[in-house]
Amino acid sequence: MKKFWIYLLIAMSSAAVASASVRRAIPFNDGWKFHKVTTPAEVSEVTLPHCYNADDGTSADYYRGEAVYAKTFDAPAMEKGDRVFIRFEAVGFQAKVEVNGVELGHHKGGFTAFCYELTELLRTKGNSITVTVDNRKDMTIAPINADFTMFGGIYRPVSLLVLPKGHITPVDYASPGVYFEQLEADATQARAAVKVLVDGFDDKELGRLSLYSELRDGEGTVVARTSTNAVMRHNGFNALADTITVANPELWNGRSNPALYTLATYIIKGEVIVDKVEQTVGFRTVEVDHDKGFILNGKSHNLRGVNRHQDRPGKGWAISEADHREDMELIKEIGANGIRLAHYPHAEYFYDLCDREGMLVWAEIPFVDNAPDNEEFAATTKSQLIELIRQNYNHPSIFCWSLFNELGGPAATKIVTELNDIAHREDPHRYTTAASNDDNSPLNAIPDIMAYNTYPGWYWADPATMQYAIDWKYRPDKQPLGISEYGAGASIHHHGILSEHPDTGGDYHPEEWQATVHEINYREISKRNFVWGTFVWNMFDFASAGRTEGDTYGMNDKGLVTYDRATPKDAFYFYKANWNAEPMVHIAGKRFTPRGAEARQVKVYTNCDGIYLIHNGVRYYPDGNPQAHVYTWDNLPWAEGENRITAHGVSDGKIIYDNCIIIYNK
Ligand code: GCB
Repeated sequence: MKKFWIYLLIAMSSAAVASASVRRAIPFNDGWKFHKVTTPAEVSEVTLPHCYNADDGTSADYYRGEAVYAKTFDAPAMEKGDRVFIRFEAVGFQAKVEVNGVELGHHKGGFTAFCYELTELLRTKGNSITVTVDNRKDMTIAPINADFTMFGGIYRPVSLLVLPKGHITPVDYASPGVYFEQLEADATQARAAVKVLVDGFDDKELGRLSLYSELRDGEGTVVARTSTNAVMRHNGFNALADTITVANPELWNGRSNPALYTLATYIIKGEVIVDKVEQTVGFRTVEVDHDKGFILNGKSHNLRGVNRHQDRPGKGWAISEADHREDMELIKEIGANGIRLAHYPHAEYFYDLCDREGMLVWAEIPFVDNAPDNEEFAATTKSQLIELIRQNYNHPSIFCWSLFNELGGPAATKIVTELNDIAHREDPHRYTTAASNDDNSPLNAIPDIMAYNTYPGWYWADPATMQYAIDWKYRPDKQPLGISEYGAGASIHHHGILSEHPDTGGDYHPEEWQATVHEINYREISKRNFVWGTFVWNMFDFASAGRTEGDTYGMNDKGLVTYDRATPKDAFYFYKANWNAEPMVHIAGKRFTPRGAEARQVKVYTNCDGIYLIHNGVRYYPDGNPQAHVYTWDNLPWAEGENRITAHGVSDGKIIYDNCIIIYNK
């Protein structure tokens, strides 16, 4: 009877639900004063997110040091008994947080959220908060070294959380406090365990608590509801735990149909709702098989992805939601269906976008290159993994947790073994993986599924050697094989036709060679469906302060798109022709003008039919059959000076074309 009453209350009176919900998240981003410790007199007023390497992140001597953020604030409006927490979404790389002169905590790890309670320290007016941030190399924090700039700052948002005395906890490694654990999912039924971690209730109150959970589909229709009084222990907290079942669920099915549900969980004491948390969730199954590759919801699903770093020029890591969306749109434009979020946890907003867009996500911790042998390093690396998993547990897009990237060092085997156990304990339903570049490393045997970073055509051999890399060099006997990185550097200002790769550490990185590497690498990859996933290195150029090569020092230029996201390179269109369904035609090498001598080939990437070129008014059909959507013309009668070229294709009866003018000098 009581159960029925609760159902009725919630189902019938959304107003009652809203007014009873007292949890508040207050943005805490304005009015900070900032200075670097080396220049204490240079205080500026900043709004978070803020990155103190926004302008120097590509210089060899970018600022790696301490900086202080301070602000004064009044206590938020509170009711008697309310409790206040502060949640940072990420600070690069460690942060000491003090309120009214008392240290609240010191967080190590540059990419994950952390949350502290400050109730006891709060005065009604005139509180002070100081956050001392440090992005120096520190032998207790991963990564010790890596091929990217270690940007400093409070570079993701901060909020104050005002919660009632008894609440869903925000301090379980800054997780949402709600775990949605899919137990089964197919077209006829889906079932998930729901665990909601509570805090601040005494034993008597705990006995009067109930959890009401409801699941709404994309239209907002409630498709399942359940309630319970069962209390268990989870992650060291009391948790109300239930199971929710949906008949005929719509499965989250990657790009083609990323169906999502909203899980609303209410903690009810007696007959009053005391706290509520909503999470976006989805049902799907992922299997990765040594021979069959990637299987989503029981069907083979070629996982064709890109890697992404999070930095941008003039912003460093303090990027906006609009920046995230722009990245996602570019990734969608080429038709990729997965993203390796390298080499660290990315913004919560971006994982949400991946859920919504149906991108399959490889999530990883920043355990790169080096595993020093000290206990604190092991402890902080483990906490970075626990944070990654607990904070992102409910995202249907994430299918694996990656433990390391190209790792060595004295303590590597021990830590990776422990990380693998932690990931399985925290989440028995997702695979562990890692990205290795050493086929002889004993670490490779530890994760469930393996992947390799390999650069045939760039750091070694010629591009067709990808075939040997996959079949002979890397393929494990039992574990499934993925390609976590492949690619080549390119500047949009360097052009030329090469028969072998340029000096990769040199100053000349022609765009045409990058395209050739991708064409040939990918041709080999796409013949092998047993490869469970492939990830282009990289979707975007990114800052790597130590690099001196290409036309911009301090950068890694292997992006398919330039650092400012303004210019897609030719290789971008190669993938677009292969992966995306929208009709497109792209003439490669348009920027290769003027050109001369042997640079006589014209190449077109297209997914259309009936391809031909009009060259200076004359029609030419391509030489031979296309390879992986690449058409070529090797014998055009180039005119001295201007050559007008239009490439035509047909799709659904419509003509699609691209054109350019190339200056040719014999
Ligand atoms: C790798 C690393 C990555 C580098 C990349 C490169 O294997 O995992 O962090 O940026 O190679 O471009 O050299």
